[in-house]
Amino acid sequence: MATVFNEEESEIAMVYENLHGDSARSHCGKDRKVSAVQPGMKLYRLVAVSFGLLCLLQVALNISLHLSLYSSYCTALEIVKKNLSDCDNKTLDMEASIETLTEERDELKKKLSDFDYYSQQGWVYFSGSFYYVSEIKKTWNNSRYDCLKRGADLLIVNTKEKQEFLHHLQRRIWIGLTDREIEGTWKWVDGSPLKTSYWATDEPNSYESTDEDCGDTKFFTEKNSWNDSPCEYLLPWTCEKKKNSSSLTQQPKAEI
Ligand code: MAN
Ligand code: CA
Repeated sequence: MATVFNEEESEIAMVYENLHGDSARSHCGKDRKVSAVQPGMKLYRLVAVSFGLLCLLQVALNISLHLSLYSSYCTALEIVKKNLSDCDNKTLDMEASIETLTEERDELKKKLSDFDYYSQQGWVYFSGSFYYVSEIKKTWNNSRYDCLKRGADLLIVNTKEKQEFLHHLQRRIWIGLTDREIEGTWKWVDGSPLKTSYWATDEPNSYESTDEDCGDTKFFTEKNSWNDSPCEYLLPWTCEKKKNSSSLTQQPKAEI
């Protein structure tokens, strides 16, 4: 029975071979070849494609990184530029401040030097001006001449403060007031007219018709202390060196 069955199977196989012949073999041979190569190719392609994608990703990352770095660089550059510009402005401001401070320092140095000089010469500083009170007596003309030699002039009492200063001296002295040019028209030594005055009671009087053309402080104990006296009297005097007056050795005028 088994033998019969094997024989039948062999026959069927032979029939099949006869029917399909070489083509069947050939077809079967091709299938075998394809099934052996295809998995490698697929892997190769997969690797190649992946590599390509990785390269593209790398390029994209590089570009993105460069763009980001460039943007940061530009921002940093702008900040540096702005800081430099601010720095330039501050430098200019500081240079201007240094110039102003240098001028102020020089001015103060000059004032200090003047202060030293005048203090050593016996001058007194009061409210921006220097004053010299003589120890000796001279005529009004010679008193003024002495002041001019010192780069100053006889005291002009044109403020309440100066009159108070004069009052504090508590001395009879010549002041820079005269009516020698026109009797009764009092003028200060700088040519300015007398406005606010501090004449004592009944002064000026050209006492008993004497020629009293020069001002002094005969009534120095009073707030209103001025008197007119003959210019040839011998009295102490006060010189005033005004602030902003640059000459320390101003020459006297020809006519006094
Ligand atoms: C003296 C002089 C005058 C002054 C009178 C005041 O005679 O000093 O100038 O006016 O005294 O009494
Ligand atoms: Ca008088």
